[in-house]
Amino acid sequence: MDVNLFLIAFRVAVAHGIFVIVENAIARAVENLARRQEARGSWAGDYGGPMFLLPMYVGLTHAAGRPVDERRRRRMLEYLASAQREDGSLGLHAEDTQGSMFTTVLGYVALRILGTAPDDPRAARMLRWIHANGSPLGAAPWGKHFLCVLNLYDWRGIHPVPPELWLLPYAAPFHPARLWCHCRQVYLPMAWLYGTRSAVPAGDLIRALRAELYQGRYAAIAWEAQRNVLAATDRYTAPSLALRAVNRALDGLERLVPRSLRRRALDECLRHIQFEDRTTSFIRIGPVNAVLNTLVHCFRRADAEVERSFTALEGYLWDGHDGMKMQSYNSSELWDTAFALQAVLAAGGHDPVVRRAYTFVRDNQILDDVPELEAHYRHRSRGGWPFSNRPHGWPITDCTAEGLKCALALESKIEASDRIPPELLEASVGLLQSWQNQDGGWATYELKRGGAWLERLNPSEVFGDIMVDYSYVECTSAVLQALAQARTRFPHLEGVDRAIARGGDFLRTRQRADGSFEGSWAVCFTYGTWFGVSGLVAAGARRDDPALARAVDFLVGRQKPDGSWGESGQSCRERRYVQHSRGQVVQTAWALSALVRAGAGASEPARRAARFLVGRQEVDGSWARESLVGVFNKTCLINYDNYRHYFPLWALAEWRDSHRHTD
Ligand code: LAN
Repeated sequence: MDVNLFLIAFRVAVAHGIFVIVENAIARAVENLARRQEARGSWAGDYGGPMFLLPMYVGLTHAAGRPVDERRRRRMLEYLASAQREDGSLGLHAEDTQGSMFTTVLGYVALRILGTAPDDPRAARMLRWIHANGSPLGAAPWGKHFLCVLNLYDWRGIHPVPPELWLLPYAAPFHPARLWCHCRQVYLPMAWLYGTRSAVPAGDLIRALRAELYQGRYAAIAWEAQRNVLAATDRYTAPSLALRAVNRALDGLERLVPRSLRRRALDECLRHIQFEDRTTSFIRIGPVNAVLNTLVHCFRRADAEVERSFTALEGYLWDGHDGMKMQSYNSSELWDTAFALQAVLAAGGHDPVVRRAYTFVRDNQILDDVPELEAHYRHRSRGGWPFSNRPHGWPITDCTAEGLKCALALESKIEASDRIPPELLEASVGLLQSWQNQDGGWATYELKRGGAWLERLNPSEVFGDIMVDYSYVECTSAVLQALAQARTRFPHLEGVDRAIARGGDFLRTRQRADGSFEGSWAVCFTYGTWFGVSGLVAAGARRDDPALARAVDFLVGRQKPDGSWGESGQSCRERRYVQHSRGQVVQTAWALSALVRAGAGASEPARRAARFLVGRQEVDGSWARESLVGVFNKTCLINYDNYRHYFPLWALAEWRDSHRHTD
């Protein structure tokens, strides 16, 4: 080759070097996703994190008299061992910076049920921590409740969970149906178990556990005096004056409840429990009521229902890199598939991968409302998408939005006979509209039904914001993005413009003085700001909008010297940005995508972020597992294991494309 020509080519290559490298990284990341795709078109991944779930499952196997098989038993023990902290405790979640009485006590009980002897070094260290930090008397209320069922705590030692609340008219401002659906579906079987004072028989193991946990003092405990006892380790939402007053009132009322009223209330609870079972194929809305509803059927000796429950519970178990755990949902498949699909599309597509993923999205849309919705306090479902799969049955606002985005993006590329019928897409748009709150935002599963004052009655102590389904930045943003696309596809639909405008206004009220948005379902301001920016743009914000500039300033101000973003899970607890000691790939991807969408793709911070992402990529096109970035209810981190495979890809593709447009 001519030397001059070579030099020119070399210079061009250096100037465009980063683009060549990024292009290559994108191609490899797409191949990685292609390799990881399931035959059914979805992506499956570890959805563990919370440390109270596996112990609850193990406790259930004891109550049901269905011991886990040997292989699983060993894998479950490996999991508990891998999560055990230096000091012997378990945290609320796998990466917690401190131990929790709630999870450590349940974890100890699980170890023993799984056959570990009390003098095993791990068990002994756990028990030492429990005694050094008090006793199970200080476990958070959900822990105490579960111990009651296992006959390791006395029902007199907790405040009542009155089933009678379910007999109130809905107009009552504290009717349980006004609570966030996850909260009410947990307290529903809790109320049944409390109302019947159900407990497993105290056999040898239970008696031994009582002696170990309470150091031989079980028989002497003054149970009524333990109701407000709480270990310092377990306190996030301290009981308010209002909650204490309500608890005192409930303590008094419990003695006055006529038997016939209690019986009627228990029947009403059971009716709702069985409705939840039926409409979710026994999967139930989440892991906690999956266990508790099953316990209800165990105590009723309803064998067929117990059997179906255990079959459905299989979906929650995950044999992962650190052992076998119970996941936080029966899977995150729809959610992961929708994002992976959008990332691959942004990268330029990959035919068989995209088609298979579309098929999964199509086949997991919810086609029907639940029967007699009003009588069961349910919103419509038809046209919605769930977080996991169709058999689960509960549609979610932002999952519906992501599903609809995928459906609209691919409609023209799929043969008519394989497409989602347009009327189902319109139903999906109508459903999104029906979910808009009065404040202009969108909550998670339902309209906001209760007043924010209900939060003062949050009895969980360890979680924040569990009482009400509030409007969230993330949900609102996702819905705005979907509606903005739907408006083009279905220009005749009414009210969409107005819904978008109101949603955009809601987002603006949520931007903080420093330009950030607080996220609720992943860590934290990085995630929230990505959604905030995306939502504002979907609602029509222009590139010169000061709100976007402020969001960009916020992010750029927190970029680390290596071009990354790394935000600690502490941010969610403390509700302020806390730096992580190390840059995180997934958060860097959100920040980079936010910069691009806000119009700052050509900036130096964006280029450095792209470089960082490429630098962290493995040879096989994947990215390694880093810190947990998912969260719920302010305190509990959760693993979205597939985020590392598609968010960096998506951000790099967007960054590349932002240059294509400006070139
Ligand atoms: C989830 C999982 C999905 C998640 C997204 C769709 C990602 C989010 O954008 C909206 C909120 C939602 C639906 C969500 C809410 C809280 C859940 C259900 C979870 C994090 C999975 C497990 C968690 C649930 C509350 C765990 C059980 C504990 C309780 C406090 C009831």
